[in-house]
Amino acid sequence: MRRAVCPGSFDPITNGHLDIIERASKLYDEVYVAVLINPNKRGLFSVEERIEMIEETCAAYGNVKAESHQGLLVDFCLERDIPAIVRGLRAVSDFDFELQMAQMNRGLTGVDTLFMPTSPTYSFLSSTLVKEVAGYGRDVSHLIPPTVHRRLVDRIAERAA
Ligand code: COD
Repeated sequence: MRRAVCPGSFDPITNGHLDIIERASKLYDEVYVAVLINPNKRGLFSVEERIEMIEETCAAYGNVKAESHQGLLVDFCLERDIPAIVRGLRAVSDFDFELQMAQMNRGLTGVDTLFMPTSPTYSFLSSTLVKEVAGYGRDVSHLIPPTVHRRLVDRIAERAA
Protein backbone atom coordinates (compact mmCIF):
# COMPACT_ATOMS: atom_id res chain seq x y z
CA MET A 1 0.00 0.00 0.00
CA ARG A 2 1.65 3.27 -1.11
CA ARG A 3 0.69 6.08 1.26
CA ALA A 4 1.35 9.82 1.23
CA VAL A 5 0.26 12.86 3.20
CA CYS A 6 -0.66 16.32 1.92
CA PRO A 7 -0.21 18.51 5.01
CA GLY A 8 -1.28 22.10 5.54
CA SER A 9 -3.46 24.62 7.30
CA PHE A 10 -6.33 24.45 4.77
CA ASP A 11 -8.08 27.52 6.22
CA PRO A 12 -9.98 26.95 3.96
CA ILE A 13 -9.18 24.44 1.22
CA THR A 14 -8.83 26.13 -2.21
CA ASN A 15 -8.83 24.90 -5.80
CA GLY A 16 -5.01 25.08 -5.63
CA HIS A 17 -4.94 22.62 -2.73
CA LEU A 18 -7.43 20.38 -4.51
CA ASP A 19 -5.31 20.30 -7.63
CA ILE A 20 -2.36 18.92 -5.61
CA ILE A 21 -4.52 16.47 -3.62
CA GLU A 22 -6.22 15.10 -6.74
CA ARG A 23 -2.89 14.59 -8.50
CA ALA A 24 -1.44 12.90 -5.40
CA SER A 25 -4.50 10.62 -5.22
CA LYS A 26 -3.63 9.30 -8.68
CA LEU A 27 -0.05 8.51 -7.69
CA TYR A 28 -0.69 6.88 -4.29
CA ASP A 29 -3.08 4.20 -3.06
CA GLU A 30 -4.03 6.20 0.02
CA VAL A 31 -3.67 9.94 0.59
CA TYR A 32 -4.06 11.58 4.00
CA VAL A 33 -4.87 15.26 4.05
CA ALA A 34 -3.51 16.40 7.41
CA VAL A 35 -4.75 19.62 8.98
CA LEU A 36 -1.91 20.62 11.28
CA ILE A 37 -3.08 22.46 14.37
CA ASN A 38 -1.10 25.54 15.26
CA PRO A 39 -2.14 26.47 18.84
CA ASN A 40 -0.79 30.02 18.37
CA LYS A 41 -2.87 30.75 15.28
CA ARG A 42 -6.64 31.16 15.28
CA GLY A 43 -8.08 30.40 11.88
CA LEU A 44 -11.22 31.71 10.21
CA PHE A 45 -12.56 28.14 10.34
CA SER A 46 -12.25 25.63 13.16
CA VAL A 47 -10.19 22.51 12.55
CA GLU A 48 -13.43 20.46 12.49
CA GLU A 49 -14.91 22.75 9.80
CA ARG A 50 -11.73 22.50 7.72
CA ILE A 51 -11.87 18.70 7.92
CA GLU A 52 -15.54 18.71 6.87
CA MET A 53 -14.76 20.90 3.85
CA ILE A 54 -11.88 18.62 2.84
CA GLU A 55 -14.09 15.55 3.18
CA GLU A 56 -16.88 17.17 1.16
CA THR A 57 -14.58 18.25 -1.66
CA CYS A 58 -12.35 15.17 -1.82
CA ALA A 59 -15.05 12.47 -1.52
CA ALA A 60 -15.06 11.86 -5.28
CA TYR A 61 -11.37 10.84 -5.35
CA GLY A 62 -12.18 7.70 -3.34
CA ASN A 63 -8.81 7.24 -1.61
CA VAL A 64 -8.41 10.48 0.34
CA LYS A 65 -9.00 10.82 4.07
CA ALA A 66 -8.76 13.94 6.21
CA GLU A 67 -7.40 14.05 9.74
CA SER A 68 -6.10 16.68 12.13
CA HIS A 69 -2.87 16.57 14.09
CA GLN A 70 -1.26 18.66 16.79
CA GLY A 71 2.49 18.26 16.90
CA LEU A 72 5.16 17.41 14.41
CA LEU A 73 4.16 16.31 10.94
CA VAL A 74 6.74 13.51 11.01
CA ASP A 75 5.02 12.00 14.06
CA PHE A 76 1.73 11.95 12.14
CA CYS A 77 3.59 10.09 9.39
CA LEU A 78 5.29 7.59 11.70
CA GLU A 79 2.03 6.78 13.52
CA ARG A 80 0.37 5.87 10.19
CA ASP A 81 3.36 4.36 8.39
CA ILE A 82 3.40 7.13 5.76
CA PRO A 83 6.79 7.44 4.01
CA ALA A 84 6.07 10.45 1.79
CA ILE A 85 4.97 14.06 2.20
CA VAL A 86 3.58 15.80 -0.91
CA ARG A 87 3.88 19.57 -1.04
CA GLY A 88 2.77 21.99 -3.74
CA LEU A 89 5.26 24.54 -5.05
CA ARG A 90 3.75 27.76 -6.37
CA ALA A 91 6.85 29.83 -6.99
CA VAL A 92 10.56 30.03 -6.29
CA SER A 93 9.67 32.02 -3.16
CA ASP A 94 8.03 28.88 -1.70
CA PHE A 95 11.15 26.85 -2.28
CA ASP A 96 13.59 28.07 0.40
CA PHE A 97 11.35 27.26 3.35
CA GLU A 98 9.99 24.09 1.76
CA LEU A 99 13.54 22.80 1.29
CA GLN A 100 14.38 23.51 4.93
CA MET A 101 11.29 21.68 6.15
CA ALA A 102 11.91 18.74 3.80
CA GLN A 103 15.51 18.37 4.97
CA MET A 104 14.52 18.67 8.64
CA ASN A 105 11.73 16.11 8.27
CA ARG A 106 13.96 13.65 6.44
CA GLY A 107 16.79 14.16 8.92
CA LEU A 108 14.45 13.51 11.86
CA THR A 109 12.80 10.35 10.62
CA GLY A 110 13.65 9.50 7.01
CA VAL A 111 10.21 10.62 5.80
CA ASP A 112 10.79 12.08 2.35
CA THR A 113 9.10 15.07 0.67
CA LEU A 114 7.99 15.23 -2.94
CA PHE A 115 7.31 18.60 -4.55
CA MET A 116 4.57 19.02 -7.10
CA PRO A 117 4.52 22.13 -9.27
CA THR A 118 1.26 24.00 -9.08
CA SER A 119 -0.90 24.24 -12.18
CA PRO A 120 -0.25 27.73 -13.66
CA THR A 121 -3.96 28.55 -13.20
CA TYR A 122 -3.49 28.44 -9.44
CA SER A 123 0.06 29.71 -8.97
CA PHE A 124 -1.12 32.97 -7.36
CA LEU A 125 -3.72 31.34 -5.13
CA SER A 126 -3.57 31.06 -1.35
CA SER A 127 -6.16 30.70 1.43
CA THR A 128 -4.93 34.00 2.89
CA LEU A 129 -5.59 35.96 -0.30
CA VAL A 130 -8.97 34.31 -0.83
CA LYS A 131 -10.07 35.36 2.69
CA GLU A 132 -8.75 38.89 2.26
CA VAL A 133 -10.39 39.47 -1.13
CA ALA A 134 -13.69 37.89 -0.04
CA GLY A 135 -13.60 40.01 3.12
CA TYR A 136 -13.75 43.11 0.93
CA GLY A 137 -16.79 41.74 -0.87
CA ARG A 138 -15.17 40.56 -4.11
CA ASP A 139 -16.22 37.33 -5.80
CA VAL A 140 -13.84 34.42 -5.20
CA SER A 141 -16.23 31.66 -6.30
CA HIS A 142 -13.91 30.65 -9.16
CA LEU A 143 -11.05 30.00 -6.70
CA ILE A 144 -12.67 27.69 -4.14
CA PRO A 145 -15.16 24.81 -4.32
CA PRO A 146 -18.87 25.84 -4.13
CA THR A 147 -19.43 24.33 -0.66
CA VAL A 148 -16.40 26.22 0.68
CA HIS A 149 -17.61 29.41 -0.98
CA ARG A 150 -20.98 29.17 0.77
CA ARG A 151 -19.33 28.68 4.15
CA LEU A 152 -16.88 31.51 3.53
CA VAL A 153 -19.59 34.00 2.59
CA ASP A 154 -21.60 32.98 5.68
CA ARG A 155 -18.60 33.24 8.01
CA ILE A 156 -17.65 36.69 6.73
CA ALA A 157 -21.27 37.85 7.18
CA GLU A 158 -21.31 36.42 10.75
CA ARG A 159 -18.11 38.23 11.63
CA ALA A 160 -19.39 41.49 10.16
CA ALA A 161 -22.73 41.32 12.07
N1 COD B 1 -1.29 25.61 -5.78
C1 COD B 1 -0.61 24.51 -5.41
N2 COD B 1 -0.33 24.18 -4.14
C2 COD B 1 -0.77 24.99 -3.20
C3 COD B 1 -1.49 26.15 -3.47
C4 COD B 1 -1.74 26.47 -4.84
N3 COD B 1 -2.38 27.57 -5.21
N4 COD B 1 -1.80 26.76 -2.31
C5 COD B 1 -1.26 25.99 -1.34
N5 COD B 1 -0.65 24.93 -1.87
C6 COD B 1 0.06 23.85 -1.19
C7 COD B 1 1.16 24.38 -0.31
O1 COD B 1 2.34 24.58 -1.02
C8 COD B 1 1.26 23.23 0.65
O2 COD B 1 1.98 22.17 0.08
C9 COD B 1 -0.18 22.79 0.83
O3 COD B 1 -0.85 23.22 -0.34
C10 COD B 1 -0.86 23.37 2.07
O4 COD B 1 -0.79 24.77 2.06
P1 COD B 1 -1.25 25.64 3.33
O5 COD B 1 -0.89 27.06 3.05
O6 COD B 1 -2.66 25.32 3.67
O7 COD B 1 -0.41 25.05 4.53
P2 COD B 1 1.01 25.49 5.12
O8 COD B 1 2.02 25.67 4.03
O9 COD B 1 0.78 26.64 6.03
O10 COD B 1 1.40 24.20 5.99
C11 COD B 1 2.58 24.19 6.75
C12 COD B 1 2.57 23.00 7.70
C13 COD B 1 1.35 23.09 8.62
C14 COD B 1 2.49 21.71 6.91
C15 COD B 1 3.90 23.06 8.51
O11 COD B 1 3.97 24.27 9.21
C16 COD B 1 4.03 21.88 9.46
O12 COD B 1 4.44 20.81 9.07
N6 COD B 1 3.62 22.11 10.73
C17 COD B 1 3.58 21.05 11.75
C18 COD B 1 4.71 21.22 12.78
C19 COD B 1 5.99 20.66 12.22
O13 COD B 1 6.12 19.49 11.89
N7 COD B 1 7.00 21.55 12.18
C20 COD B 1 8.34 21.21 11.72
C21 COD B 1 8.48 21.40 10.23
S1 COD B 1 10.10 20.96 9.72
